[in-house]
Amino acid sequence: MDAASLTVGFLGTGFMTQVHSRGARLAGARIAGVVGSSPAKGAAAARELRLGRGYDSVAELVSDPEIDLVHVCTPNALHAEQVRAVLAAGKHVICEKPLGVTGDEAAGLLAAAGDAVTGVPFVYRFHPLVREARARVRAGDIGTVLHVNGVYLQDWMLDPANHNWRADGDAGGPSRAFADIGSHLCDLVEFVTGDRIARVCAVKSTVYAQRGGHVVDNEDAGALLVTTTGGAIGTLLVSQVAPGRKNGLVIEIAGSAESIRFDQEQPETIWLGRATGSVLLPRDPDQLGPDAQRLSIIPAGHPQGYQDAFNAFIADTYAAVGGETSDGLPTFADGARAARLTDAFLAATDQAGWVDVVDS
Ligand code: SOE
Repeated sequence: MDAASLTVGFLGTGFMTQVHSRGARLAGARIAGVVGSSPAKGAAAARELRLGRGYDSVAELVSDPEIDLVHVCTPNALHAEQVRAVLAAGKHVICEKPLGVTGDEAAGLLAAAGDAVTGVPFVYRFHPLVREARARVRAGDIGTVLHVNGVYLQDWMLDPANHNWRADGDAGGPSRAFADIGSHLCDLVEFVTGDRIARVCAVKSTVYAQRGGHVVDNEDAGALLVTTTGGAIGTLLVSQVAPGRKNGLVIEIAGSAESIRFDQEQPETIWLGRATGSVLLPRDPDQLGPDAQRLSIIPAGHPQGYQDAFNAFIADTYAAVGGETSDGLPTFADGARAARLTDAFLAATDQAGWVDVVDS
């Protein structure tokens, strides 16, 4: 089956459904419909976002024999039950992160997936220059990885008047900033270096006890010291209360010969740091390796960005349904990995010491 003959459905009607559905459309899938938090919301989203029709319930959507794959874009705590319903109906599934609100929950979904094609949108992997950085580390260009430093900074939780379901533990889970964006940061560190984060030591902070009159159950920010399986050390900072930062996702990897820095808000260049003669490498397909070239779909000088990365993730996941495998596809294994890292982060903040990350 090729992507053009896939029929897909959506659970959830928010921002992520909009982003996913653009990718689905571009990949050539037919969109059958969507489920909202009420039948009326599902019907309205179907109309406004051109998502086929509104289904009244998850059960109704997953029992539609026409649907091959379901995108789960609902609040975090609903993922486990909904993913299980999709898998039980024999369908493939892309689930937003966090895949589960605990490591065990996410590992259970990975086990339940069996032969189904699964995806978790660690989409920053699909920036061509992230692939270039990874290829250069793999080829040994930067030497031995000595240390990593990274941040993911946002400011959308600055205003304590704003309530958001993510701050409610029952809907968002026990971790917010780390599970939501720290997971992307750790995924990039592991994806680019090829090493895993082995141990973490961490502190967290919750700036306001209440937001918009609702009790806040999870953190606004977290700071981590890490060690990797490759013997590198590192520091990571994650915050949703950093004024002026929107999606400030930056990783810098220092090797014994060279450094590489990727900044998600400037994804059209990577910095190659050298003791003498540092350079900014542009996303110019002529200067890139094959993996970066494949994902470089727009001529150099015309910026490619977040939605392009998302589209590539969806196209590759759909291609996997057709039996085509591609390098670097984030699956439920990566979603389960992120949930184990979140467990380790939370445990480290509780016990003020080093915690080993469980390898799932
Ligand atoms: C909100 O924090 C959010 O949309 C995340 O949920 C995404 O995963 C991240 O890519 C951008 O910010």
